[in-house]
Amino acid sequence: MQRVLIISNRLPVSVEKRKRGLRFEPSIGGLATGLKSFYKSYNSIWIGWPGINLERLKEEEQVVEARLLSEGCYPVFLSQRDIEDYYHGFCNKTIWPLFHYYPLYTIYSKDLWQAYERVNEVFANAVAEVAELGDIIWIHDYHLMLLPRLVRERLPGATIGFFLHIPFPSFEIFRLLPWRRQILEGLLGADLIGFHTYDYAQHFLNSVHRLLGYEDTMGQITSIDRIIKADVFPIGIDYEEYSSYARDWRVQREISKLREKLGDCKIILSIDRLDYTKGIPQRLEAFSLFLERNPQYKEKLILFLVVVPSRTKVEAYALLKKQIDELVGAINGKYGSIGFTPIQYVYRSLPFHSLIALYNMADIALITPLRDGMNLISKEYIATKTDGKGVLILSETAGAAKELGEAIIINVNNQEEIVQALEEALVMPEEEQVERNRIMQKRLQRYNVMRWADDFIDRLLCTRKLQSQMEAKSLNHETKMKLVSDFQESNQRLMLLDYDGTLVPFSGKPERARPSDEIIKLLEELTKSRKNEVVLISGRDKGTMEKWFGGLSAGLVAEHGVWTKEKGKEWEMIEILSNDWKGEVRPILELYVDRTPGSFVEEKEFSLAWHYRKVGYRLGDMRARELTNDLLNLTANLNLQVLEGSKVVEVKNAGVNKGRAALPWISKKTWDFILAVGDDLTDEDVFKVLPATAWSIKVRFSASAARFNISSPSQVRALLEEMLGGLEA
Ligand code: GDG
Repeated sequence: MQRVLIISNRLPVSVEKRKRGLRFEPSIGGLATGLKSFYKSYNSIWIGWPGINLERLKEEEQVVEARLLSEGCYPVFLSQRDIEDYYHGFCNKTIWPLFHYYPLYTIYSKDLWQAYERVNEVFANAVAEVAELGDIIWIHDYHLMLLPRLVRERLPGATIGFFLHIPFPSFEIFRLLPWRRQILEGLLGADLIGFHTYDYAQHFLNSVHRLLGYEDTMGQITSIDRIIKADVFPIGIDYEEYSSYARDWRVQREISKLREKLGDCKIILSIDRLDYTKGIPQRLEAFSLFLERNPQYKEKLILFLVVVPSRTKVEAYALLKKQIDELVGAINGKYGSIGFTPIQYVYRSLPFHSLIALYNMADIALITPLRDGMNLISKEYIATKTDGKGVLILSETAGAAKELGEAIIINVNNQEEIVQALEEALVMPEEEQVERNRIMQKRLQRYNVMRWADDFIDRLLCTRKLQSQMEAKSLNHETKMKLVSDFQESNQRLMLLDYDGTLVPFSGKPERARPSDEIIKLLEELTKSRKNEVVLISGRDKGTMEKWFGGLSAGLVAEHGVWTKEKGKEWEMIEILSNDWKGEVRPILELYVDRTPGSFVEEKEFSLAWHYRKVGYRLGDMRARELTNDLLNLTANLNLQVLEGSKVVEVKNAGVNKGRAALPWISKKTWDFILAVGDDLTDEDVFKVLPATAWSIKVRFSASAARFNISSPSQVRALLEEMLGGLEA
């Protein structure tokens, strides 16, 4: 079995120093709880911080290390300053608030950012020390978003997965971060990046496109030289553990004790870590309004409020604590009486059996985060309902709401809705409760935390497989050498080269991609030898082709094969074509220009093209699809062809394509070397008509009829230069 290295900020074990010595306690929080069972069943090592600063440990560092190592944990020790600036700082004052849509709480400080960079480096060194060939490296959460890239730099061939446990915000929020590019580049060091929900994954892909320019196809991103996948894996819980533990005698004893204390009141349960994202004050206010509206529940209903201390060093958390204390005091003052307190408030972490007892006995779980990546409490509550009774009220902004649709789903900012949800829950017939919960239970039982982890690892390995298939097609050093020597040893050479996206990268406006002196010089060099026949095959109009390349001793093809020109001869049309259709098609394209800011129509002699390179990400693709559909309907009887190129939809006469234009050159002589290079769908027609022995290269990594892939236009130019260099040698 492959070894899995789990890397997260915190280890599942926290070390504390007490008067009587060191204490090793399980860490609290969603990530630690979620991964614990997975970690035990795989052959894993967990790398992370044990929750204590280096200065406090002093000479005990080695004792702690030995104990943790014996439990499969490899500690990363951090200094007090790093904990302040990285953990309490950049992680919890910058990323956490921003990613949970609290830009006003977000602090942008260069010092904190540098600490984040520094600690991610420390983690990277730890990973490099522990990792062995063949390990699966699985990095977790927002504390370590630079780590995938840092590990990739140290271990280029490693299998690296990353999972984000919190939301990935929409681009409009993410773009506020001064270090947004570094964060994305850091994440793209991974092979697979996982999110809880489809929305988070889409937000991430959108940011990658807008900030780094990489597009995706069904979550698959092609960066400069690799394929990276972003996908959705909603984290589950250890369902069996929660549901079976609910029957344990310790839990049953706790339930009896609590029942005795609380009488036969109905119980609403609220449990969260202390965090402003969890919506605790909003919940309390809604509860207060409920009591005001429903006096019949006086002394018959208790809100059991558990707040687990966390991040109290961050000012926003201390303020929140104060606000909760005051609200609880006010509500208890207003609706309580001697011997009855409507809110039972516990500000501490509960032992596991008390937690399960509360889940099990609560009539209602009121879980109303303002934002939550997933929210495991809601899932755990459902799992412990062995008799199926109980009502979950859950806010729509928790990732869990996507899976727990049978709960009462509310908008946390709509107090009325929460009050109504409580009213509905309190009178919901038991059969309905059972019916709803059984559906959710089945789902949670199926997609439990083990399935989640297995699924992630499985997808990670699939992505690696896909990468190696792509790599097999990538023009590596050896193949390149073979190509250069084939070229050198041949006497009749044909080179069919596309221009945009192949020799030069795309620019926003087509006329801006004019060839530089360097490119012209390169093409001159290529065309100098009598052994070489160079043909530039482009979709551009013939005027531009003539203006830019007319001076070269090269063949030219314009408008995807409508016009061809042999070197030293005149332009010729491939067949007599008509233009009559333009009057019908132009208004449709113009309508799309009006509806799609940033797009424009280019008119060529025998074709019309709608360009959308500058249009917003999804909008452009969506409109292109709509337009293609409209055009396909219209052109069905017109002997026209609709072509989808790179960010362009083009209409032209049917039967004309680059492949057809290339054929006369291919059959002109018995070539002993043929090379074709292109980057988009229109170049596929050329690849398809080549003899099997020809060298065909597709720029960028995606499916193609070409035999090889190369990553970018600059790589194409380097290859051509190498071929020329080889000639001189
Ligand atoms: C992050 C994301 C995402 C809570 N109180 C006690 C206690 N807990 C345990 C619960 C649960 C965990 O802590 C809390 O998990 P959540 O998911 O609700 O929240 P976060 O800690 O914010 O976790 C979150 C999660 O990562 C996983 O991806 O769902 O959205 O923010 O397991 O049982 N455990 C004990 N006593 C307590 O008082 N023993």
